[in-house]
Amino acid sequence: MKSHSYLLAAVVIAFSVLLIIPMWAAYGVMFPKEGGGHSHGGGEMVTAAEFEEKTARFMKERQLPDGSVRAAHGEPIYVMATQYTFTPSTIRLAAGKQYELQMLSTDVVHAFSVQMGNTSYNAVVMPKMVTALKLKPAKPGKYLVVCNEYCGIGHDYMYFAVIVEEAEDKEHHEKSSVETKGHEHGEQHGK
Ligand SMILES: [Cu+2]
Repeated sequence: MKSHSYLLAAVVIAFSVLLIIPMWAAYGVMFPKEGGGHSHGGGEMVTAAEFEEKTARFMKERQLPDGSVRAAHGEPIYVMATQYTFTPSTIRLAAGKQYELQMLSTDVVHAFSVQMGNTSYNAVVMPKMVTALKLKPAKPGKYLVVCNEYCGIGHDYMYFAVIVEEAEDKEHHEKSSVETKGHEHGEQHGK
C-alpha cells in the first residue's frame, strides 16, 4: 500500500509541474512586463464594409485641412489597413492622454508597430476581427508607424504617422483657418 501512495504522490507532482509551465508562459503573454501595448485582436467581428463606414464617418468629423485627423480623447479612433496604406494615414493626439485605436484590415494580415519614447506598441491587424489598441503618448513629436507584418510587394512603404501635440488645447491657437466647428469635443477637463 505504501508504494501506491508514493506512486500517487509522484504522479501528482509530475502533473503539477507540467501544468505550471504553460501557466507561466500564458501569464507572460497576458501581462507583459514591458510597458506599452500588445494586441492580437480578440475584438468584435465586423465586415470590411461596416468598418469602412465607421472610418469614413470618423474621418469626416475629425479631419483637418492637411488630411490628418485629430482624435478626440475618449472616442475610438478608426484605422483601416489595406495593401499598402493606413486610412487615415496621420492622426493627431494630445500628450498624456489615453486613446483607443480600433483597427481592421480589409485584405491580408498587417501589423501596426510604433516606438513612442520608451514605449513600444505592436498590434496585429487582421481582416474580419477588430484589433483594439490603447495608446498613451507621453511626449510631443512625430512618430512613424510601420506595418510590421509582411503583406506583399508594397509592405516596405506602408506607413502611418502619429503626431503628438502638447496636452493643452491646441485647437484655440491652431493657425489653420478651418476649424472643426459645430462639433462638441467631448473632452472633459478636470478629473
Ligand atoms: Cu501591411
